[in-house]
Amino acid sequence: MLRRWTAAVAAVTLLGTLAACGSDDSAGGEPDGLTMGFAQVGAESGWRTANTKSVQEAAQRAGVELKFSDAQQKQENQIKAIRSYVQQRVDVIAFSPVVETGWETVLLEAQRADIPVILTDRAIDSEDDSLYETFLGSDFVAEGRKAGEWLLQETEGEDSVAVVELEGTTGAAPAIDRHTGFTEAIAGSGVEIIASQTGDFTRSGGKQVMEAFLKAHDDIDVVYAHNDDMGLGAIEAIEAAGLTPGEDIKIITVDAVRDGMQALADGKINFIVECNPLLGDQLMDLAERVVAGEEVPKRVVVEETTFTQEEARQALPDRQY
Ligand code: GYE
Repeated sequence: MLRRWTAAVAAVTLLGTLAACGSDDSAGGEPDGLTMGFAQVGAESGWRTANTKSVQEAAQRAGVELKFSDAQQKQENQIKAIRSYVQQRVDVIAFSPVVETGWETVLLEAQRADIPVILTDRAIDSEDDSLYETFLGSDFVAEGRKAGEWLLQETEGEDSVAVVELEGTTGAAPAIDRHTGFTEAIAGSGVEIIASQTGDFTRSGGKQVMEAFLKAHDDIDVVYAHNDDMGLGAIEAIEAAGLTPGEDIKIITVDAVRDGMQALADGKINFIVECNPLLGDQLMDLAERVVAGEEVPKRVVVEETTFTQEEARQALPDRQY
């Protein structure tokens, strides 16, 4: 049984090698660049749009042929896309897992076909770290911590501060980790999360959940939104309720995309923790190294900062996204 399986793997690998050779320019020209299958989460936020653009532009610059799919925030769509990349025998698969769990089966299929996988932006939760070569993305726990630390500083001396939390997609690494980091930072203080619900990282989701929070609670001091888009939705709900965002209710978000930064500069948001979506060039570089058989670090963390209202006013003119 094992022998038959090994032979099948060898055959698949050989086929892949032949296919790769066959795609080289025949007349001794430059060999073709890599083919990458990229299974994107969706188009749920300004961050995601900037990330997609960065990946597409970087692929073009690097001469990488990109096969791109948009999973509309559904894990089953991402799994289908990864399977089709395995079938098409791409050189490398990159994807941003919509949720953390449930990837073992499909990633084993890629592994058996000898196609390296790179996680980008979001991580998976699995005991088996041989299922991927490297993970390029932000430290979401640190982002949540920065949000909590700013709030602690801002509310120093206050006995109690009531926070409502707009969570990202349930089960997604940034939603889990941004909650963890924030709660770690506020532990033992007068800052308390009085309600927490998912807005699925979208503007409409943030608006809807905030409307419900405003009906259920009349003592909200602060909104902590796991991304700018949900924070922007919350602003609409707060204004519709006749309150002033940024003053009556303070708002903290994560991402620092243009619309978020504009709202921060306008005083409607109070603090933004940056999450950098421009991962394209680093991703192409890692892909080339992985396919060439080079050792790459298992984890590549993206450097990030934070913005106050004044800092947003200064940074906005040069902001790329
Ligand atoms: O913060 C949010 C997006 O995974 C870091 O996904 C990403 C998050 C980002 O929808 O806006």
